[in-house]
Amino acid sequence: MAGVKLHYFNGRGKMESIRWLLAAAEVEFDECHLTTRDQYLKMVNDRDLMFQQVPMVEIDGMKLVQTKAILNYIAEKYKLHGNDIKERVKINMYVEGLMDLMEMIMMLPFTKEPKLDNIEKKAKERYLPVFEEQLKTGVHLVGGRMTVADVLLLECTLMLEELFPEILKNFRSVKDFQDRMQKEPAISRFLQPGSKRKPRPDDGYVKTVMEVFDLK
Ligand code: GSN
Repeated sequence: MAGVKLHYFNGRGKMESIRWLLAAAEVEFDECHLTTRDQYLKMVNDRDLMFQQVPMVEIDGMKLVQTKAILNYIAEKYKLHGNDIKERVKINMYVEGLMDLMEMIMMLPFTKEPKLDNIEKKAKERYLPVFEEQLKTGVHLVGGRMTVADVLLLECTLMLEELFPEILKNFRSVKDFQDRMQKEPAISRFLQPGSKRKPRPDDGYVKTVMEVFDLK
């Protein structure tokens, strides 16, 4: 049995970037899927969730919460972070930007009037140009080797293409980066059917989240 255990819904949400990073680091993990409110309340009562929120990851004898803290821990432990504080702050800036964009996509199934145009415009005008510029001169975003920023950029571009298949047409360097990253053995395995990568959210996923958190 793997030593790492993820506690979350059987869906992407905030846990998916953590799954991506563990897969890139070639770390095996188990998952405990949250399906009922009772299960969630038990975790709260047992004080397993510091702020009564998931994602929660059991690793190295700790119960970690807060997605960014978890990503940072995994990135540092498995050498997917920067070599010095200047590299690390740059990686953190990329990661924060990517998470802002992915959060907008993540919220779509829970939004009554989704503003897809706004997401596409922001992706094309605010986010993708930054990565295109950087990748014109390098194989990776920071430090000449794969980091958490690269992993999340790949995750994010694949999410964007699910919604806007042509979105990378004018971002050639990002597209080339995406192709290269998908050929990395660990990532290629994660992209195969049957891996722990989750599909796009469906009505069942939304219903479970609403029930577990008692949302109307
Ligand atoms: O990034 C983080 O992990 C935290 N800053 C937020 C975590 C969070 O919002 N978790 C949600 C479920 S995942 N979806 O958005 C959660 O546990 N909500 C329950 C609640 O009562 O806040």
